[in-house]
Amino acid sequence: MNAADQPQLLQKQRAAAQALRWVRSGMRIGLGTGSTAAEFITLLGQVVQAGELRIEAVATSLASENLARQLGIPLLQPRRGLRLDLTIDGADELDDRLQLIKGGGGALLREKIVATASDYLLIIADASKHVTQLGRFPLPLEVVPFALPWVLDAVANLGGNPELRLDKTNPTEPARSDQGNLLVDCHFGQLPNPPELAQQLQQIPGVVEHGLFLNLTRAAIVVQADTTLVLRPGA
Ligand code: ABF
Repeated sequence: MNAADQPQLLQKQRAAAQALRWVRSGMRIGLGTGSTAAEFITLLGQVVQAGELRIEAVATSLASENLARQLGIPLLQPRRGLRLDLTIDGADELDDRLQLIKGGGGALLREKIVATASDYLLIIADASKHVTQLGRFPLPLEVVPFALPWVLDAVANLGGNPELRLDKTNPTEPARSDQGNLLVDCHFGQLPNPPELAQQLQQIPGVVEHGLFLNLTRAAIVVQADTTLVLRPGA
């Protein structure tokens, strides 16, 4: 196959394989969510099963937890004093400053909790995720069900054209996060000032978390057709 035709899945697999090289025995690893993170978890499971790496992990979703368990990856639950050495996760969009939009997979809350409990957040992505300015991908919010109508009003007032996410398998029902909360996708268009927007969204009661990940990512591996970029903030 010509490298220029390399499909997205192959790029995700290459990014996952690169990320595996960052893992060392003895590390506590945060496991992301989504198809790119699943590629990484699968590779990690293989080396753990082969006895090549001895690690423990915390998962950012029930889906990733189930996958890790099936693959024999030892799992930890959150506890006081626990820090993770490295979290490897995907993203819906990232820019050169390593500002991210996450949450298309519905796991943004746990993803942010685990990223914040980690000394190092490494993002893995195919080339389609790398953008000049965030905002093509709608910005997800996790919302307490009781607050939904007022959160929709508040987001609309900010110009975000909110859309309640529906369950993929049963579109008559809303999608739910692992915590049982609702997910709202906000169509702001281009985001010239993500920190300001993050602050505005944090102030809306009932918004448990938003999908802007700012100042959290230490590096990103972005696989393009013929090159692999390792991005670092401020580089
Ligand atoms: C998670 O999965 C998310 O925060 C993001 O929403 C999504 C990316 O999914 P994929 O890797 O399937 O494109 O990382």
